[in-house]
Amino acid sequence: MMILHHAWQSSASRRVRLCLEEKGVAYEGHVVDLTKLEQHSPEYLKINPNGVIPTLIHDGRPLHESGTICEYLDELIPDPPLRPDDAYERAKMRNWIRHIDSLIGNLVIFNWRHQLQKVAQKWSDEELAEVIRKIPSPERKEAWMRVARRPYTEEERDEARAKLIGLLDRMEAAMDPDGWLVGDAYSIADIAAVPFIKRIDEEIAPDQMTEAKHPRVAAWWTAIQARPAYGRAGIGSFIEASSD
Ligand SMILES: N[C@@H](CCC(=O)N[C@@H](CS)C(=O)NCC(=O)O)C(=O)O
Repeated sequence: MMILHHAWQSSASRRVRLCLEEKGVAYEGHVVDLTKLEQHSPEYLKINPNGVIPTLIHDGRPLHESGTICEYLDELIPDPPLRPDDAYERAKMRNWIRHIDSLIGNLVIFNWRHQLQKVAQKWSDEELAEVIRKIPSPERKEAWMRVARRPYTEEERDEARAKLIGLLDRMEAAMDPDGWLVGDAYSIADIAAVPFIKRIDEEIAPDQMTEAKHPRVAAWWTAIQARPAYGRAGIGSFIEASSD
């Protein structure tokens, strides 16, 4: 029995849903409402000490970190494979996941403007202090503090956008035409990139997702969106879903 604690708009949750759909695994979804800070509740922290989503519960045992969860699912359900056979290629896959994970702060700058900032700006100083007290990581304390009181500036968004375009450049350089990030098959490295590319294409830098600027990434993105598992994973518009 698989239970996924997730949110439809969460990038890390989207990775795990993509993986589950590729594997054709049935799971029970529990939506965690980030605007209500359910991710920082004492009950949730018992299953995910980082106070973030997603968390997968398999036969009663919780697992956090989307990249780790995807690898776990691939070990558990080998067909269809989502990791290369070759150890070197698998190591490269992990480095992609690690690199993309390191860029999450840049995505937060864009994503949190939509729903979370609107909620956070309404908190009193006392409410904000209470929220911050419950957050386990210093980085996320800072992120919540920022959206509540010192929203990210245009300059910071430009810097974040440039770093995310850097991801497109790196992907473009790594891929063969009509290829995948690692080896010759779709893998968890590609899955790790999907939620980032979705947001880049939708809002952050759509002009970069063209045949002229990043032809291999553009073809890769078309191929990914045509996958039946992508259609089933609920990777909808971030902006439309927000209560802007
Ligand atoms: N490295 C983690 C990142 C998880 C993460 O940042 N989750 C976000 C949603 S995409 C979250 O729960 N944010 C709420 C918060 O920080 O309070 C993973 O890949 O699972």
